[in-house]
Amino acid sequence: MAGSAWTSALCKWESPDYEPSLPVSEKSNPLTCDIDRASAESIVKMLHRCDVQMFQEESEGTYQRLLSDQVVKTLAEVAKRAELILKDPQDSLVVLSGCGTSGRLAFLIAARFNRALRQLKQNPVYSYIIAGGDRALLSSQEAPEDDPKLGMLSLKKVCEGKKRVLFVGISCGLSAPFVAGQLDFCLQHPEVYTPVLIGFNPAHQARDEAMPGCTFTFHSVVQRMQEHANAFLINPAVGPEAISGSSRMKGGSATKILLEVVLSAAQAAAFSRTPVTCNGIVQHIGAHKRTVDVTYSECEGIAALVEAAGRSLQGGGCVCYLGWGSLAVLSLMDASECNPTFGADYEDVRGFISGGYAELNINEGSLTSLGPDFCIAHEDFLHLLLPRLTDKDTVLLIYTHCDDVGDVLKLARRVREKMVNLHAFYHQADGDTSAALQQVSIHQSLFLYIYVSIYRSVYVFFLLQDDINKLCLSTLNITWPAAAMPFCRQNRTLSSVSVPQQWELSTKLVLNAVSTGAHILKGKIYQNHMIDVQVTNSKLYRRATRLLQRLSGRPGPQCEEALLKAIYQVEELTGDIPSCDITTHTHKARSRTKVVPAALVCLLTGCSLVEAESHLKQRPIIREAVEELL
Ligand code: S6P
Repeated sequence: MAGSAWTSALCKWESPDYEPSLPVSEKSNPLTCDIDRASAESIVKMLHRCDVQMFQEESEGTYQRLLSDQVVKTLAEVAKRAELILKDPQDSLVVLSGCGTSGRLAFLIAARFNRALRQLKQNPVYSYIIAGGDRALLSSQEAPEDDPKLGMLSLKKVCEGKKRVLFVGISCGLSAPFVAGQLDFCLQHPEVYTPVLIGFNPAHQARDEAMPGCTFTFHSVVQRMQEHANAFLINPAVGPEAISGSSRMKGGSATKILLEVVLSAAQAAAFSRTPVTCNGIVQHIGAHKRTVDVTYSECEGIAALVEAAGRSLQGGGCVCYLGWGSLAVLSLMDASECNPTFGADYEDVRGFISGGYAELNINEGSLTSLGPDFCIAHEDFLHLLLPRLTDKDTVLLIYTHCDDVGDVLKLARRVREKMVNLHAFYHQADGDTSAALQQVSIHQSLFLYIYVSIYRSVYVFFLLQDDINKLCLSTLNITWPAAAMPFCRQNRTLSSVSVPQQWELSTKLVLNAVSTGAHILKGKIYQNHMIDVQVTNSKLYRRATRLLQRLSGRPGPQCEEALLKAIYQVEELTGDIPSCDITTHTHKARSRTKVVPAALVCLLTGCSLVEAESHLKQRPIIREAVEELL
């Protein structure tokens, strides 16, 4: 796309007449309207442009953005509330909560900041809640998202006996009833709870749909928060997702950025006498912007991974992520999101973590008893999966130079005995030796000893890495220039938090690109819409109906009827089906596949459901099956 055309596509979504009935988080992104026909490299370039929209400045009359004054001010205020809790943690808690990706990020951030507190010899104060419990960290559990009472009860349980709670509810679309129930509860108990809401739609676009057993809607809760002096709304617009509604992408990245900015500032203020300032917050957001740019500067390497993963999925193979440390957690998250997003089978994209559940350290402990899809250790990969892998599958090693690279090499050798399609993705800090030495202020001879040791370990790393490179078909190495991380260099106390932050965000972007790109290449996307979306909660049900309307041009009620027929697998809607509530429909849809494509074929051709299903069987590539009819 030429320069000016690109600039206008960049801002087009902000125009009031662009898809006016949809909130920003559900709009389609003009930058990606033909991503379904793009090459792997073009897909990555489009994703980069979409991600850049997160940091776009606010212009007059448009939505507030990540760097808008009001957003930065609110972030600083919330950081100060968190600081108070960190300084006086007795009977206090900071709770991060959300559904799906938002809940997974709540876990990731709470775990990391608790770890940082333990390193400072402080007690942990962060807790996480994810709708559906810990199994939702590793698998798709979309239904509990619709339950406001469940949200409220799980918050009450976590906060039992606490006198002061900073509650951060995350709902990218300002839409999850689970989170609305929690916010409502906080507003009713202001003596204990300070509610904060993170999302990426303007307040007036919050979902205004009745929820089971409630007198409030998400929208009315947001309105009450706006009127409340002790409630905070952080809701910059980050632009529509590259794949419409896929809030795991930008929504997830922006959530991670906001939480890290707030909690890092609070931690620095509480323990290293660095007061929270708006300027500090702006700088920290800027560091994340550089992370995005540094990551996508490796466009070719990312595209090679997208292509490999795409080939595997196209050929009926699978993609396995083998990760270390928190990067492995991101790989587990990315893999778990493929089922609801692309209607993928849980075996299509899988993640494994070195150290398994001991490393993951979740509230409910090991979940292996839930079945093979919850076996997540590298040993599980070796026993359960590796014997079945062939060259049509893809294995990706994900680590940093700080991890046990000897262990990476060992695993790489095991994989190569079985198949060739092995790839590596690792992070390394440029000038890392001097960064490490900055932390050292001790006697000169000891300094020399440490200096030699560090150089030796760097040398060993290069030797091991060289061996890994020889075993891999491609290696994506992101080397972080010192200038990309001024925040961590200027502020020693934060460096242990900030460097992993950069690596994690970068890993999230790359893995999102790999799994999204691979499914695009597999033909799961039409234009920039997921056609084969699972209809497992009310948000997805509404999205599916809208998509049918958009693609078939038929009125809403007719599309809903076609969707219900596909869900219940009937040619006529009889009995009480039409009068059942959405919860019943989405519950039924859990055991069904390809309902949206089948409904679309029926709408476009007027054929029966049986004929539509047979049409789809003959043309397994959904995009081609749909295009043929449009
Ligand atoms: C989206 C992801 C979903 C969402 C979940 C919560 O790509 O698959 O699981 O994270 O629906 O959405 P929200 O808008 O409440 O953060």
